[in-house]
Amino acid sequence: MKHVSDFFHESVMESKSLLPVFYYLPQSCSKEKKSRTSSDPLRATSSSLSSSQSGLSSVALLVKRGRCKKVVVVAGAGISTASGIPDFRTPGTGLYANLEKYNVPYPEAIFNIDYFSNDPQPFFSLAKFLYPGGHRPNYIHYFIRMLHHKGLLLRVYTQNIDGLEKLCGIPDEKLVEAHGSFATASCHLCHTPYPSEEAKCAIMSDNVPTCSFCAATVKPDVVFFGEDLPQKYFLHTKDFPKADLLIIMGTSLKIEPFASLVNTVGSSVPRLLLNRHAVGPFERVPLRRRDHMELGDLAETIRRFAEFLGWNGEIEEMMKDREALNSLRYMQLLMYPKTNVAKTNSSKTQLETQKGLESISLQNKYKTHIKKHQ
Ligand code: CNA
Repeated sequence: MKHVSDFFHESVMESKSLLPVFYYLPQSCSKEKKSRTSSDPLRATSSSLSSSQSGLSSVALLVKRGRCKKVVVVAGAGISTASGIPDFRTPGTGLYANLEKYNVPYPEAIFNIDYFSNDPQPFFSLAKFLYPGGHRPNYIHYFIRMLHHKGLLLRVYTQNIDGLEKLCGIPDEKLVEAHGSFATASCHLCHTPYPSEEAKCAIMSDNVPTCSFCAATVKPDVVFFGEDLPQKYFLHTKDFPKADLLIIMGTSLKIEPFASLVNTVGSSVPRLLLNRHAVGPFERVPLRRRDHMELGDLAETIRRFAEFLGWNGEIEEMMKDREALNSLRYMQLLMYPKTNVAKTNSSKTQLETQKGLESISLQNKYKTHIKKHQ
């Protein structure tokens, strides 16, 4: 049987670089190409590719005819902009364009593990804004949940760290938060788990949570550049070859190894890109046979898609019910704020330290493995 590090190694080897594990293309290379010169005929321009109602409706038809029962969704920050969370790269509104207040030398520093090790404050300031609780899932999240409700969702792979997929009710087993989340926290150095509510309280009140084992800074388990991806991410080795429809939404496909996942479905599998711009393999013309894209505002596109599918009313209903439930839970939390902290702050500390130690030895094993192949 393969160890997770084997899958990991293969995945890294397939992607564009050996290290770091989670890496990005520099911003200068990552600007989305809205238009191309004619000297680059293989590249798409927005106008040449601003695809078609027919793309959306023909994929809807496939779904309605029962041809897509193992749908994989690949999502990024663009699915949460309608919830009021800026993405990274949209000029003007994206986080990268608005980082002056965090006092970082370059935008990606805010998610760089070595930078964090030296100065956690910029990330903690941003974390105060991003911590779950301040934002609600939107129609797009509920559309994904509806795919599950209809029994069609194989898995959603999200790069988002806002927890909105979970909050809208997509069950854990259907969700891969590939870049981690705020739901758990641990030491950034020795990985000893730390009660997430306590980490949140500390960060929200401008304190620095520190590890009870090695005294280094604790951070939410959001994956930074230079860190390993969660084990669950490696489910992709099973899921993508099985998929019969891939829907890619709201991502610039600039962060590896995640971005390359879209190339791992079978060549006859329809891929549908829903985004403001053409990205990744959809930038090239001609598009791969069975590739479709719908460019424009995602919230509007998803509504049209839901209308083609005849799901609009059900999604609205699902949203109403879930939001009522979430409000009730929120009220309970306001009334009994200690409940969660008490649970996580129990006598589990010993066990957590043990887990932390195991995680160090696992990491060391993994590092040796990577070294051998360098
Ligand atoms: P990105 O690089 O910022 O790309 C977002 C993409 O979505 C871009 O192509 C946009 O054009 C597109 N987009 C944004 N809004 C809309 C809209 N309303 N309609 C259509 N398209 C839209 O972000 P990625 O997700 O590709 O990059 C991955 C990073 C972003 C991950 O590591 C995340 O942790 C990180 N991130 C997450 C969040 C979040 O959790 N909500 C927010 C900001 C950044």
